[in-house]
Amino acid sequence: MKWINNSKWLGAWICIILAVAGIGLEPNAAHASATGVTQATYGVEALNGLDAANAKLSLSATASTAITNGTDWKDTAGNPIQANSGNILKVGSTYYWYGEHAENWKFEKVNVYTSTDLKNWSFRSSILTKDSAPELNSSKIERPKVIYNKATGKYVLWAHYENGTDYSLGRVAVATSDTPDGAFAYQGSFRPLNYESRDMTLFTDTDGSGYLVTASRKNGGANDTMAIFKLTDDYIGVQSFVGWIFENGYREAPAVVKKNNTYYLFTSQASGWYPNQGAYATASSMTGSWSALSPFGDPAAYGSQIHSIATITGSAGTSYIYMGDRWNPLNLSDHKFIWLPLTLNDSNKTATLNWYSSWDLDATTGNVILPSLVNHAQGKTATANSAASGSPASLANDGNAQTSWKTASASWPAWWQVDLGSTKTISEVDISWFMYKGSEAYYKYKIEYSTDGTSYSTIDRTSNTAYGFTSDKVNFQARYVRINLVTAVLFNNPNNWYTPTVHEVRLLGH
Ligand SMILES: [Ca+2]
Repeated sequence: MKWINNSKWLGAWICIILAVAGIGLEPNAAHASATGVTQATYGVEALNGLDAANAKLSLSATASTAITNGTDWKDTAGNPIQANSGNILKVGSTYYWYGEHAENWKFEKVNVYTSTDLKNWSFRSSILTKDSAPELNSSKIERPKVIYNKATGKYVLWAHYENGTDYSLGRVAVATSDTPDGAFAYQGSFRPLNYESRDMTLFTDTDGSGYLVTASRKNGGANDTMAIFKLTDDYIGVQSFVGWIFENGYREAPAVVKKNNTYYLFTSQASGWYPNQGAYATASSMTGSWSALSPFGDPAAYGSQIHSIATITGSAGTSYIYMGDRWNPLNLSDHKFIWLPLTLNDSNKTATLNWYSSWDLDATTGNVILPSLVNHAQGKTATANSAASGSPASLANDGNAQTSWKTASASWPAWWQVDLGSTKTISEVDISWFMYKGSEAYYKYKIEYSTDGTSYSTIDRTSNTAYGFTSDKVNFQARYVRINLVTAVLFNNPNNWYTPTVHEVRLLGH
């Protein structure tokens, strides 16, 4: 669920009014037809060194050999995966991926898919449906999370519950099952200790304690402050209120992971369906105290909103998968899963999230396998049509998604160029664009490239409608690459008041 609470223009203020009134903005966070798993990018590359017979075998295989972002994921039967905003639970050697499926902005099912390699997912069952209880028949069930209670042997599902028409209830729903893929028995919906609860997650600590972390209301605004609750020993109720966190921060989309003795709590901002800067806090206990928020990823979280972090432990170690939803504000049925390797650094308690269009995780070893691509742009000589004081062209290829180049005035078009020093082969152009929360924009742009700095070829991306982050597959050789910022299109304002600004340009190749 997403809300807008701090915006600049009329459209956003309308949203604020709705939020204050307790009315949901997102007709449905889940209407998505997301899906499955990956094209075999790595397999195709591997073909280069194989003989014809092996190549034929590889080409005929449908199994996924990588996690590929930005594509429609399908299950092993070829159907779109319908599992938004859920989580992954390991039972024995099998991973269970839970998530929700809505139609026409209303709850249909919570589905579960299974896999042993985290790349090829088989549909297993619908563990909760709109027929599981009368109050589910016309409802919203969002951000379902399933955890296992060792004491009772039960699998326990919690989710955000609303009626079918608005977001006024602010409840959680609970259901239980003896098996991870059985029909879960609905236990009802309620406000935890009478506090409002919307975007939520569950966390089970290593000592067996269970926690609910949820966007709640402390000072009068819906979702103004997050709350942490301790669950009862059987995980089907709330035992106690632990505390408030991020007071008046309007954070949503919580996700918790623990590494060694550090707890990391990830959240997004609230900005409707639009992507925004994710941030995290750390603590040495779920009861706090929590650190200040630090940003992760780029200012659009690479065009995603977090919903869970999967902990994958293999023979060689443990890795973490950032699980995000990519909503399309212009077409809510267009949803993508975004899974990225998340690095947690124990020594300084930091989290790092980088973009990979395609990567792999060996479920046997637990090792992350990254593509052998180089960012040829980073640190190279950059120029631009102009630059504001303190925002030179070099800040768009300094490897830091938080810093940015900005032109000296708000005139369009504008351009930024990098000299790679010598001719390189470029296969992917990733750009982190400036956005203003509440007046987000997508950019119409062109990628222009040249070997001699005189004669340029053009890739026209003026049809782009992706907010915040773009990733273009390309195939060209160039020494000079220029990004032509044609214009920015603001979602709630017919005028483009932006000053041309780019956080980071990455030019990937071998
Ligand atoms: Ca930068």
